[in-house]
Amino acid sequence: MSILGELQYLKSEGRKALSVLIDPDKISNLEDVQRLSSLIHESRTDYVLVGGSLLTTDHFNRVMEAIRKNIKVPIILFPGSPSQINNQADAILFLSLISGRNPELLIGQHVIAAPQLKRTNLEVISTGYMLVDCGKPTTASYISQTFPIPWNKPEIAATTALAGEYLGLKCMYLDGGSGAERPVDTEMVHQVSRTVNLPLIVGGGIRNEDQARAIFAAGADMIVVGTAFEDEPELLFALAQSRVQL
Ligand code: 1GP
Repeated sequence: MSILGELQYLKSEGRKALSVLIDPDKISNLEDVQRLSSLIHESRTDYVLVGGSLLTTDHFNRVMEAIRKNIKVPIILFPGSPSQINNQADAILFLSLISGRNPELLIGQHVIAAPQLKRTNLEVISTGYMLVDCGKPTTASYISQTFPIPWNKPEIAATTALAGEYLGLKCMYLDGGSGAERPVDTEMVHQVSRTVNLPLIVGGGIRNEDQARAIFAAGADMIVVGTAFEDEPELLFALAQSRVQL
């Protein structure tokens, strides 16, 4: 089954998925990947996302090789630019930044990426990406040169998602940006989830099991945890519990 098919199936069954985000810049030693992979497998984490809004190191390809070698769960690229296309992954979130009005991130970079993707075996998952203001500017909002959706305006997120669904996007990602001060508001998750019939991914600022459980209960089908996993990898075991204690 395709990864999008898996996400659609999970949604239809009311089941929840936990993903970790690996930022290649944060991997200083390739042996770290082996250690993290054990935690990912033992905690029964469902997916691994790889990417970053801004990469400052040059070892992306080596990190991808290490991830492919060590990690057995599906690997999904979450790219900040077409330079993060890599055939070692299983799929790529083909992100259109629909919360913003930067044409490069709505279609421009996609034109550059498309012929590269055609030469890979990656499953391309057309994804509406919405940045939400979760307390402070993030690398994602700064680099994208876009205004995030205000935290307390769930109706903007819901109508943006609906427009994305009508445009044919297959998946939605509500993101506070990496290292956000707080997660996306559960009311926003709820309104987006009841407005569109698409798998809903939520990330940014999720740091504990209670937050994860609240976001799942509000309607997220998958959560993504990056910074908290970097700070305390063992947290994955508690976060994995949030999938089943609704
Ligand atoms: C960022 O949603 C991801 O795009 C993860 O965010 O690093 O805050 O967990 P955190």
